[in-house]
Amino acid sequence: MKILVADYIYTPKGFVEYQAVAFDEKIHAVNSLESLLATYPKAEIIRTAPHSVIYPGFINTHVHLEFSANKTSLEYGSFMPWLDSVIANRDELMQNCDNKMMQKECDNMLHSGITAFGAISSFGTELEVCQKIPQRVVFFNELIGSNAQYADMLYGDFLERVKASQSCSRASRVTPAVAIHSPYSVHPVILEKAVTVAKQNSMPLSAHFLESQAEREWLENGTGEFKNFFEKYFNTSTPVTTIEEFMHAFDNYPTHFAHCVQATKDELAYLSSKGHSIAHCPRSNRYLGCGRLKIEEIDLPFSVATDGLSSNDSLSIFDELRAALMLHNDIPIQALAAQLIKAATSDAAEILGLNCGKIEADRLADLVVVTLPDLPQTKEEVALWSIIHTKKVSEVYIEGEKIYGK
Ligand code: MCF
Ligand code: FE
Repeated sequence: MKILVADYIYTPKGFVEYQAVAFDEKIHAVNSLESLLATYPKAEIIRTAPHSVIYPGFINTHVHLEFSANKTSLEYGSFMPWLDSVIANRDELMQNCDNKMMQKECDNMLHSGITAFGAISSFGTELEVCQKIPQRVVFFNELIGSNAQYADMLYGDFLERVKASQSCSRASRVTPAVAIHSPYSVHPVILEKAVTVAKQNSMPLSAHFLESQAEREWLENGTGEFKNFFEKYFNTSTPVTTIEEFMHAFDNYPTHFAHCVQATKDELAYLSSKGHSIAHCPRSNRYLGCGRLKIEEIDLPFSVATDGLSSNDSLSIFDELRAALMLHNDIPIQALAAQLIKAATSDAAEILGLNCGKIEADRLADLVVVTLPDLPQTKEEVALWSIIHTKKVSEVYIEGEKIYGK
């Protein structure tokens, strides 16, 4: 048993002062050091640096590791030019992205406090790295293919990748999962089959949805920038599905939808009524010119995610949280900070079906220590100061084992 002591602990009841956490692989109790020592007299006491806060490990629910080679190759600013640049540069970006590069980005995530993430995998090339790293990975095998002619072949390839991710050992902490790329890029016949695979195997399910204005226009009217795109690359000129039809395909299975920036209030209410959730990617949305998700208006659970380096500049969760503070500039900042911390911990864990994300008894002991440069004036300010000041966390524990720190 270990007992970790800090000035503050982030618990489901908020920040508590002068307490400690007792844990082995799982969390056993949160209480004063004296009472914990009375129960666990042989426990190892770990004292954190002054002005430290213990958080549950942060969870980045949506990231594309395979695109980690992008620095300046892809065009940022507007969605369709970006997508064109993905088509033009994808092969080279994939070639330049080796295990070493993906491993480095996983380390960067770890140092920012990310102990679990959802990897959206187009080709399965990051599976080896995801098995080696200490973090928990929900491995979302992506299905893509709008052209009926190639759909069966692409679906077969998808099934092979699902199988490979299912054969990972328990020790690897990889959970196999399914990702539907998007309503514009997946044919409804294979979409339905893939949703069935997720359901039958109780796998987490995710999809990009209503990210750009161009996507909305294409799905609603079959016009706009996507028309040129499909004519140019795929020799088609009509969308394969509608917004309604796409949403209905997920009616009976809670799904994690990335972006949803262009969804209407009615669509968001519908998603909420079916138990779905949103991966909110503030920097990705800003960099691709997609707009702002109105988080103050939504009543469905959301996480905060980095997306890939294909539409971002880092995979740090704290960089993302700082960006969210700036993007949602009309929301009172203390309340926003508290909401964002919850979104990136307990809400994210619930969305991905992981037994972590909360510092309470019986949760897996995935913990991080954030050390502030000075003591906050009140505990109501701890969330904001943590987001503002943290570039790297000072300690990381996964399932009770120290992975990073002094
Ligand atoms: O989330 C961002 C923007 N929206 C859609 N797709 C991607 C994102 N980052 C990477 N992608 C990938 C996606 O997984 O780009 C490809 C897919 O494989 C786009 S379709 C050619
Ligand atoms: Fe994405």
